[in-house]
Amino acid sequence: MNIHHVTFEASYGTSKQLPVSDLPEIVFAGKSNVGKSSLINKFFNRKNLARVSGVPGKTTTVNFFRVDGVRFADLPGYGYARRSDAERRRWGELMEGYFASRRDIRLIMQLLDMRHEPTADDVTMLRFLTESGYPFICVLTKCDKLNKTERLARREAFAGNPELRAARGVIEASAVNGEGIEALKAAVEAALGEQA
Ligand SMILES: Nc1nc2c(ncn2[C@@H]2O[C@H](COP(=O)(O)OP(=O)(O)OP(=O)(O)O)[C@@H](O)[C@H]2O)c(=O)[nH]1
Ligand SMILES: [Mg+2]
Repeated sequence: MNIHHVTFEASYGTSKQLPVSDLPEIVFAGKSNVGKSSLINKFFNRKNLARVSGVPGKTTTVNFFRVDGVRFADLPGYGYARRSDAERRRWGELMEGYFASRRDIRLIMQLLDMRHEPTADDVTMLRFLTESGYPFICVLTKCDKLNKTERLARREAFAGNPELRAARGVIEASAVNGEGIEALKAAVEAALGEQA
């Protein structure tokens, strides 16, 4: 997989539009504003591949990116309180439809803000991933915002959190300074190398 070959593929706002997925898929999931789109840009070393915003709720559709026969999915974030009921329903329908459709999901990057304890929505997501048996790793984002002492404390808190026990790994990452990106690439390559 050559990351320079990445192209935007398509956006989907409702699950009915989602095409049957025939390609191996790598998924970025997590609450709104945790840094999914930013991390995708850093991963591919592109500034504006995925749209980023300081305002939570930026990504409202499932966005696919294609690179050498692999599909990357940027999911709309959960847990954004100021969404309307109609928007929330659409989000729920879209996510349910996404995970219920036949897909070749090889790895889910479950992003968690390293500065904070997982939210109730994060825990719901972690349990969903654990119970459904999807291979996932936890990516602790925005690690650049922590000093050494804070970082050590947060690392220990995550290490002791039983909700993360099914994760294949925990990677501290920053979309600002690129920390963790090489580890993410290695995790993706390893997941793609396994038999489906
Ligand atoms: N310091 C720092 N800021 C970050 C990092 N990653 C993202 N941000 C900032 O966090 C905000 C949200 O980033 P996005 O990438 O849009 O977050 P998202 O998870 O895609 O959010 P939704 O699309 O709403 O689900 C932006 O202001 C980013 O610049 C990081 O690693 N470090
Ligand atoms: Mg986004």
